[in-house]
Amino acid sequence: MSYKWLETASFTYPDNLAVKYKDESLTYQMLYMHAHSLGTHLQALKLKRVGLYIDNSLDSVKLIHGLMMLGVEMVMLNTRLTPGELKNQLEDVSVTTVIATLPAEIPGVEVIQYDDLFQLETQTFIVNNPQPDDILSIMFTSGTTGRAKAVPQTYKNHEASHLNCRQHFNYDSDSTWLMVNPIFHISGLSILFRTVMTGCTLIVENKFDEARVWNILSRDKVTHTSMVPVMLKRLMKIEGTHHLEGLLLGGASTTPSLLEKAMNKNLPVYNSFGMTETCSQIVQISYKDEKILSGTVGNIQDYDIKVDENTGELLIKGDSVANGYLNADMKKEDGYFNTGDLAEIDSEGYLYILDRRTDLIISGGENIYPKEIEDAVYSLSGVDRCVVIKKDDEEWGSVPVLLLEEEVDEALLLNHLSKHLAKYKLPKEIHYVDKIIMTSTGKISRSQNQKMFLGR
Ligand code: S0N
Ligand code: MG
Ligand code: MG
Ligand code: MG
Repeated sequence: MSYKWLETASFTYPDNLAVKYKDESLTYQMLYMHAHSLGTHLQALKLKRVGLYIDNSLDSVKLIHGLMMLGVEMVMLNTRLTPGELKNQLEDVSVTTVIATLPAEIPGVEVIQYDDLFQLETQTFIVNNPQPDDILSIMFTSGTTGRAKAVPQTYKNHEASHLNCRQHFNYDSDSTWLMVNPIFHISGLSILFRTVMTGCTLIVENKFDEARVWNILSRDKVTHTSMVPVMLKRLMKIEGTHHLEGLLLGGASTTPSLLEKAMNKNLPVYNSFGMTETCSQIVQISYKDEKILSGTVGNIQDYDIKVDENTGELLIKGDSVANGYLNADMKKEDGYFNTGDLAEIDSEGYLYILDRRTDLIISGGENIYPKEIEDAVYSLSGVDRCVVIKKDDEEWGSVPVLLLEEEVDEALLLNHLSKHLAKYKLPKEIHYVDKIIMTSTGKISRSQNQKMFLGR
């Protein structure tokens, strides 16, 4: 089995539409030629691993394929992060070169704009023949320590993820996937790989605008797409027609009422559970399954999943699970990845996620660790004690709320935080409490403060 997916697709389905972005589109044969020609320039950079600061665009798709032809590992950067956050991530994986399709300035890093690649001298090269355990992409997932953990995703991981996904979503060479989730998240990037491994069409869209998305779904006869709940919620606000066979919902917990609303509009929704560490969804539940409104994220039948009897934590094993973090230890039990999430499996094998880790806030599909915010607050002099808690939010699912004991100049604080933290991580509310609760060992307890402040 070859991992030269684009080469295989360009031989097997040369005239199939490979990718479409705005008014531009390429067949598999053309995409291969573009990626190869880009490779002749990229070769000059002699890269082993590179950072990508890219948007959902045709250039980004060509770039990823060009880099795969050279066997370069790609570090996918979240373009919402601040220069300082990006610098830390790149340092952690020893990357000093970034290729960008967007304007970018990252301290201590050479940023090369995509359009400038074509000025590099060309050299011929032999297309790389990837091995299963070669790293294809590296993504960061926020860590409990405040520093993000680097997840290496191999060719085998991506292939296994696709094979599992296809079994449930039945896409084939005449299917059309829409990628509107960011390409730097596995929710987005996995779609690029699913389509090239299938020889079907990838539609790329850069911004979630519900009217535009409805228009694309209808005009391009999209059969499959992925969304986080906040996107689906926005989509539900207006009417539209579609040809969808599967809409994969993931990245955050969703409500039965949103699923019901979508089903009432004849949207074939699948709720799911997956992580960056598992290279996208591992279980899913179909709109056709009568249990879909019960809160389950799917049946574990096809996957090696269990719950630790003592801790209640979700354990996962399988070919799509990353071997370990690049810059941190991955908690494993008998070869199972310990997700840290509390879960339950019922007698019929349906999985329920009870609570994501207490220290994880998922806002609109973006992960936020309270500690990152607290650290940034403490870096402003004059704050001795603070705690960040998780509050349910109608729009974003959950949001961070900052509790302080002493009055601060809020404008100054927010201005300070915005220099250190991506916008989506900024506390949505700031409140003053008489006393921040400490444990008997003198630590600040997030869960106790949350319970005290929010009553849950
Ligand atoms: C929802 C999105 C598109 C919102 O972004 P957008 O449109 O830029 O926001 P605006 O409405 O224009 O801005 C409003 C203000 O809100 C701020 N903001 C933006 N995003 C957030 C956020 N997430 N939380 C809080 N605030 C946010 C803006 O800065 C703006 O501020 P002001 O007004 O002050 O300027 C965007 O958030 C988005 O793209 N979210 C999705 C990200 C995602 O895909 N996450 C999934 C990550 N997880 C995984 O990949 C693992 C699971 C998985 O694989 C999966 C997940 C989903 C679906 C499928 C799968 C799969 O298994 O394949
Ligand atoms: Mg251009
Ligand atoms: Mg078909
Ligand atoms: Mg918007």
